Amino acid sequence: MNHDQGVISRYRDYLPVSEATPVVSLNEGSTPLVHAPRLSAKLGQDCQVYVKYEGLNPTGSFKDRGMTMAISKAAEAGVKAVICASTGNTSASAAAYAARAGMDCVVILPAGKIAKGKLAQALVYGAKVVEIDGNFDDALELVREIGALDNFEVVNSINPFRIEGQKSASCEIIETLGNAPDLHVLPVGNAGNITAYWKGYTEFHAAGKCQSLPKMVGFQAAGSAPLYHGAPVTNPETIATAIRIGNPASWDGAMTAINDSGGHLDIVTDEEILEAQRWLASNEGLFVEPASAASIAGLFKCLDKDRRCEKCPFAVVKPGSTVVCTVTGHGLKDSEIILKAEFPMFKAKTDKDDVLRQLGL
Ligand code: AN7
Repeated sequence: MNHDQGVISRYRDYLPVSEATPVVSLNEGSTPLVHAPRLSAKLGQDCQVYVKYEGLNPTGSFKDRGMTMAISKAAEAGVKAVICASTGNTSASAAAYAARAGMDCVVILPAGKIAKGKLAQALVYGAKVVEIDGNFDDALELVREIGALDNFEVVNSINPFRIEGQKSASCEIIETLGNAPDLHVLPVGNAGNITAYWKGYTEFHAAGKCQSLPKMVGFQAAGSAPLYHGAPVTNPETIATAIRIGNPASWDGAMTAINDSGGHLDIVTDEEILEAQRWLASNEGLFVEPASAASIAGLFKCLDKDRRCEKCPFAVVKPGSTVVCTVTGHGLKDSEIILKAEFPMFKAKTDKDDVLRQLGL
């Protein structure tokens, strides 16, 4: 029996692997492309919106797609230890796949800016966690320096194998829909994912697996929007800590994806992100972390004539269009942000009548 149904075994023909590559996999990928009836209704004109629910990967984010490649190629090269900087999800994924491969893993994190669930993951998978008094961009700079020393393989998305693995998501979408969507909306932080999706779409298109290509529509958090402003941001801020990044490593890849696809890049505020997060959970039953909700907040902005920008591709969306929104990470990783918001709750005695009374029934 073949135990491995992960990204490498399913897309081997499209990935730089060989018989000599020891596959390190947790059966990542194959995430559901969930049809979203209420989002579709908002779009109208028979358009259909699907949500690629990447929170259902083994460590709860899309990072596992790239990490299976990065760690497998590291294992092939005989690497004993890996290192990464992270806003949380990369470190969780690197720690898990390194554990699986029997490698040491060092993660460098901005202190106090990592969602608790992600920190817990890095710790329990056995990574050596280093917190620094700087942000993600500072951490990545350190990793570039330490990675050059050759005791460590860097598994951030500056490692090209990460992008290779991550492109599998667009291949899955094409297989499910029978073609590429017309529009693809996703959050942008370090910009590896938008780069990878576009690579996947163009390669699958060249291989004859889809007839068209989507317009790529990226959203950054308003306080961390270097691509939008066209210059690095020194002190990025956003409640969506996963995308609190001021100087994205895959800057050029993101701009190529947006420009070549006829797409667009815009920003959403923290308030819009939190509102979209709650909307998606309470209307479609999908709980995603704040960074992931940036794609839903972005879609809402695109649908609002007063707020969307002039070049927004949704301004000319054709009837019957297909839209995919990638939601990148699971909501449970950052439950604190929900609990801090103090949703109303009821308190009652252990008594039927009191429960009903408190509920006003
Ligand atoms: C949930 O973990 O950069 O634009 O160090 O965790 O490919 O960077 C995370 C990024 C979106 C942005 N959504 O993707 C890290 C890290 C979630 C994320 C992004 C991240 P990229």
